[in-house]
Amino acid sequence: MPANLTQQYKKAEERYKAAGTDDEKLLALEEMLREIPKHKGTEHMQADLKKRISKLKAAMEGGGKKGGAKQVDVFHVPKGGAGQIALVGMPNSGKSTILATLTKAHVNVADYPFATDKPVPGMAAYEDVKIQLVDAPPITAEFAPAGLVNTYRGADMLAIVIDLAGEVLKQMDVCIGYLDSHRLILDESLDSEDELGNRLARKTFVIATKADIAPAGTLETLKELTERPFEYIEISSETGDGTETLMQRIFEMLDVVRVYAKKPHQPADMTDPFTLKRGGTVHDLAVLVHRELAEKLKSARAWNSPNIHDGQNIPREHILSDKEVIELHFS
Ligand SMILES: Nc1nc2c(ncn2[C@@H]2O[C@H](COP(=O)(O)OP(=O)(O)O)[C@@H](O)[C@H]2O)c(=O)[nH]1
Ligand SMILES: [Mg+2]
Repeated sequence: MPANLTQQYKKAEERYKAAGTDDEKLLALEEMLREIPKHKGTEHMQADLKKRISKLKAAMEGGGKKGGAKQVDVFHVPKGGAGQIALVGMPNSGKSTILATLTKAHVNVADYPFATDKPVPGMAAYEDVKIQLVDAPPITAEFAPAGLVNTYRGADMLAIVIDLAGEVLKQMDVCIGYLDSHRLILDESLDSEDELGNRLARKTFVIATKADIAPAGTLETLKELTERPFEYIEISSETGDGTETLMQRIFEMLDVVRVYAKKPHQPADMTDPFTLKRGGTVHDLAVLVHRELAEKLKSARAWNSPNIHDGQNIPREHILSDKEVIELHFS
């Protein structure tokens, strides 16, 4: 019996063959399995796809052969803080200086290219919220490290760093070209959840830096000639201008709320909030505070909440808002 494969299946298969990372391979295989016509003639192929999916998953989780040394991917940056923002840019655009200015990370700031050869994370702050920034090796029209795509896929958002005192259009071209070739820029007009490209893509904005030495009007020209609806944030790492706005906008774009957890009969810890995706509930907070105890959450009370009296009882479905103080009672 002929398999009668659909166009969608063939496209997914092409994506599988072109995949550069395990993540991409897995998504493509899963799509092939979804798209394959389900009849007797394809039973063999279906079984084969399932086998390949579980093998790949095992390899991704186990890090390869049993007993063998686990491979460390230097391009994978473990997440910390309320969100992770990875910087994208050409050599000398000012990426490392952003980390040096806003975090305590030890980065190599240098006026020669390729001073950074692997991603370096650092913790920046917006008010009392910690936000992770990741300095990254530069990209050029000719070259980007092969593993770098893993850094960007792992991040929550991407920031294209443009040196306003340099060739801005060329920099933008190279950055967009690189990100597009890996389908990393989120196309918010496509809202279908399982559209492959969108699932792998990340929200992207622009940090226009070196404003202190930029010729007047450069940013306006760049905005006008870039046919993407990016948000632009202008800063100078030299003078500090714009860096507060940068952190505020990053916090807002991450779309998280911060919540102060309080133990009964004790004051709340107002220095180190938990952060949750907007829409998160008291139950989600309980999981963050104590995963094992979360199911034993008996009751909760709230302070500093809109529309709720201080100290009032709230249900576990209560949706948290920014700066609420929540007292959790576990049984
Ligand atoms: N005037 C000025 N110079 C900057 C600014 N940011 C970075 N630089 C300089 O630009 C050069 C390249 O910066 P660096 O952060 O190493 O670039 P990277 O290659 O993108 O990491 C260094 O000499 C920095 O001192 C800025 O906001 N203003
Ligand atoms: Mg650098």
